[in-house]
Amino acid sequence: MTEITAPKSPVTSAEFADEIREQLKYSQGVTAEQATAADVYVAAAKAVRNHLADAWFTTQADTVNGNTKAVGYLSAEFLMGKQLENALLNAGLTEQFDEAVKSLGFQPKDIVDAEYEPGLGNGGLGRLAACFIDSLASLGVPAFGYGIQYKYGIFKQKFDEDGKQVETPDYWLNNEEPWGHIDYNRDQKVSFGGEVVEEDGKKVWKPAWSVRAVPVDYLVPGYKSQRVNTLRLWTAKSYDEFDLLAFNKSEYMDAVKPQVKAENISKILYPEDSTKVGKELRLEQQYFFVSASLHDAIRVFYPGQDKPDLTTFPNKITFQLNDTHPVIGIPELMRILIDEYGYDWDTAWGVTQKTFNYTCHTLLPEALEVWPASLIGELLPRHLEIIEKINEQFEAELKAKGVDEATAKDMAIYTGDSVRMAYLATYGGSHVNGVAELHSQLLKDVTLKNFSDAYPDKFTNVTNGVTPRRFVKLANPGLSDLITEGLGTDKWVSDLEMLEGLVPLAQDDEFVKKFAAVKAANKHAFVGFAKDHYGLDIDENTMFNTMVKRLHEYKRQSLKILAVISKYAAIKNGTVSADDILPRTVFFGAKAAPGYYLAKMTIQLINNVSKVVNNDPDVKGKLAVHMLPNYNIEMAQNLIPATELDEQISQAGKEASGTGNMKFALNGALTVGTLDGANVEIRERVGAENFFLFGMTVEEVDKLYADGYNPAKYYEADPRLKQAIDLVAGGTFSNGDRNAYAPLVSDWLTKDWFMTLADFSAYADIQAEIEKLYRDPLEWNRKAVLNVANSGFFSSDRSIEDYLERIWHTGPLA
Ligand code: 26V
Repeated sequence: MTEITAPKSPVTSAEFADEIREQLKYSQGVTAEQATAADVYVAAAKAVRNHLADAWFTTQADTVNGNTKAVGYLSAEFLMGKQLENALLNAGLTEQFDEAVKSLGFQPKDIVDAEYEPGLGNGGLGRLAACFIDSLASLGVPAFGYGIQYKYGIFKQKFDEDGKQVETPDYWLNNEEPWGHIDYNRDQKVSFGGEVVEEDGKKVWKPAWSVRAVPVDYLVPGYKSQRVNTLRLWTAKSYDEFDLLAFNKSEYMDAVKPQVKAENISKILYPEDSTKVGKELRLEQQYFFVSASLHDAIRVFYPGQDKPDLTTFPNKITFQLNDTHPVIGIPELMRILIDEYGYDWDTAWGVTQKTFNYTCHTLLPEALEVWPASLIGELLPRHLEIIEKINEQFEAELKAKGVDEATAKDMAIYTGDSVRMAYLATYGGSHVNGVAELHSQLLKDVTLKNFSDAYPDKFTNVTNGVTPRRFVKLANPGLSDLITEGLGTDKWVSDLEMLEGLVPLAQDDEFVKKFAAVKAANKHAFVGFAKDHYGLDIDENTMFNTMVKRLHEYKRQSLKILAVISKYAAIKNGTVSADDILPRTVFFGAKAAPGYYLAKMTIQLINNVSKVVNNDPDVKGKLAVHMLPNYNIEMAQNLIPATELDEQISQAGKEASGTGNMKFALNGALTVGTLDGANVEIRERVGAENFFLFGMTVEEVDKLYADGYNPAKYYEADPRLKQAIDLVAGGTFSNGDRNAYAPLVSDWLTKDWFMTLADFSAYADIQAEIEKLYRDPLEWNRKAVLNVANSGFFSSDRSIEDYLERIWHTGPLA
């Protein structure tokens, strides 16, 4: 491949319209006249998919035959977002599509909107996987994303009359889903349970039951790379479709039982993303997709070979473990090599260690998976034996390295009771990385300190990134055009550090004003979106201030809502004069894990603050608060480009990286944030003077914990904070009910593990600085332009380049 262009799509819009008509007629069974927007969406999706097919086949052939090692990205989540616009962009068919659907009597936007967003992820970790496979394809690196096609994705969120979160199932496959191609002929058998016996001196696993893993293939088109990779998501099917004997006795439920059990495995995405669940089904899911994927890779790279030379496996493909969820792959590959292919332990270990690398995405100890050994033993008895043996070998290795016994005990992979997946991943692979500089440092200094001492060379950092195709080019066409105008080229879309070329333009008032006009247009567009989707009336002549992310105590939505309440009180009390009030609209978007009590209560509080504030004539035009339901990729694509001030206010040392922060900076929002995760690097790059920093550092947080933290002291010390908490406790946001938020109030005043109260004063103080700058639109927007110009580093293309160089040691296909 020399010339970098879009995959060949030599069609005119008239021809593309014909292709859509053909799909409508022969695949949907409707005429163009009968077709609805939903029909045209499906037809257009199939038509664009056809255009990608040839590039997909060549990429597959080159992946197998080429001399470039491929990447296997093993992830329990891929939060892809809607596909049509992205596929059109990468196939070079956007204009043809626009014209074609108009000629069929539709608006392009209505067709794009007709797609149902798949929600196969919880948040940042799943979205990162989606950004990474986009970048791998765009860079021309042969890669497979491997995961699960959950029947139900992340729940849909609604609010009831009391403002409480209500979860409803996300049955995204209820409508025709044109992207996934189910391939019954490339299935894999995945087995569970049973026992291990010895036969002729060899261990033989006799499983009790098996499921059929069937792949559903999604095309992953690169931007202007002519490459199309594969996202292979497994769905579970039963082998024993039907127990006829039971059925004949008309015990219908018994007849379908085996089917239900098998198909349950890929039925639902776990909506928790930090608490350890220790649930059997989750381990089944993990083993299911990892075992199928490893066997699939062997099938792909050693086609038709009964006795492949698997010592070459790590030269064919390198597997990235996206967090601990796929770590059972380490003992599974050992088992495959030893039990299925007859390799000895040492050879198998050499291959396995070379094959895997592990990315850690958290710092919260409770999010590091630990499985009860009894559960693994029941479900995967052979794997438990292998894990025990890995642990023995590990202990011997530590001893030989001179690690003392107590430390070695702390490092145990297998404790006798449980298996620590992060430790297994660290020992069982070649590299371990954190997802931002600070996070990687903390992994070495704290979370995995003993491991970093024993194996210093394993540890590295790869700072996260986001795809500029979806999160700038598609989400923000106005800004994209302005960037292209400013740089005189659109090459920045695949080379984001070119944005630096905008730095001088930040001094050009005309350019800054054009930027401000784009932002105003995006705000206007979001007002329309919010009216259509949520029935809200939003005043676009207010500052748009946004906090969107999963709801977690450590992310501190509480801090934001307390500051909003304090502002509300100040306006009500007349502590601030009307002239001094900067009109603001505050947007929240956040899903809480269904079982996370305080998180759900925080949502309820935000909703009720919203009700009180938005209906109070005293603050009309000055302050509005909206808790937008069901935050997802679509909302992100609409809200981020319209945002002026972005909140990244986690307690220092808790947010591994954050990727929303990158999306906002790239779309010209200014950040108010703590020195946490990738905020640190964003601030370094965009310049301290273009970032609103507040709050304690990691060191200060640690010291305060060590000295003994007493939140009540902060409550007493800052009257603004006291007043805000008193309003919550006094029933202002619960129709006078003083008990409604008692658990939350009590947590703030007595525990406050993430030190919201300790950071409140600094956070409230910095608002004056923010508002002062906002009153000077030219200066505000100049800083916003500088945020865009200096955020090119946060492209996921750059993250992938770093993985290639530091971890995978591979590159694009020739
Ligand atoms: C953990 C668990 C624990 C067991 C139950 C199910 C479950 C599901 C997901 C997770 C992963 C949580 C880790 C996570 O999402 N980390 C986020 O990763 C982002 C991408 O690296 C990063 O930007 C965020 O800071 C980090 O919180």
